[in-house]
Amino acid sequence: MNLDLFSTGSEPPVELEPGAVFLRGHALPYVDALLPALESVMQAAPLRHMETPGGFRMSAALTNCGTWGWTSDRHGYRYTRHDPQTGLPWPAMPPSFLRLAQDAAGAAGYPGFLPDACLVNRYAPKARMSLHQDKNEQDMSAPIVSVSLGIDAMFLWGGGQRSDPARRVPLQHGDVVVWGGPARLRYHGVLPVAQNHHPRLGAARVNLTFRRAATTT
Ligand code: MD3
Ligand code: FE
Repeated sequence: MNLDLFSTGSEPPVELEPGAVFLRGHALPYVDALLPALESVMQAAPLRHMETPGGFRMSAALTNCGTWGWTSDRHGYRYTRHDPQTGLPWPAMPPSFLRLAQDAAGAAGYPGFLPDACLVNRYAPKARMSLHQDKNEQDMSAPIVSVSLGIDAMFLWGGGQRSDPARRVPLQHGDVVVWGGPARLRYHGVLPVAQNHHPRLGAARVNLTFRRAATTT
């Protein structure tokens, strides 16, 4: 009998609520391919702290890859084809990113996911993201795939209104969550990240959020 005590292989999907599926460690086999690709993306489109329409500086630094990139400034949130900081098109989505997103969506029951946007959020210790909905996308029928890398974080998963109570879901290096269908417009956020160190990423958490931003490209 092989107890496989140290397996990093697939764990069964866990449904958090209808439409939302937690895939523990699903990204681990991809990490060796993801990290150098992430370095290239960050070299072409450096991480930066954006400003919200309310005039606050976001504590997580961000960049994008794919056809569309999510940006924020004093005028609002939107998707653009070009990086406003460099004027260049956002870097292409690396093949390893796309494979992971499609593999995870399929494992969660969303076959045929074709993301055209990948938002990279980098959290240093103390960085956080307050409760919000993702509603800047044209195509709400597509799921969102979220990949956690680096140090742990506590994800806040709320309801259909900001005031609804939020569940806490601990997210670790390699975890993937897929949100679609009835869960697509749930309020969500990230508690301030605790000071910690990860052997591959140092004192940082990186989240890759894959989305279908446009109905057509
Ligand atoms: C649940 N980022 O960039 S992604 C964001 O960890 C964002 O950086 C978080 O929320 C992060 O907008 C979490 C996970 C996520 C994304 C979209 C969702 C969870 C979701 C939409 C509905 C419900
Ligand atoms: Fe979000």
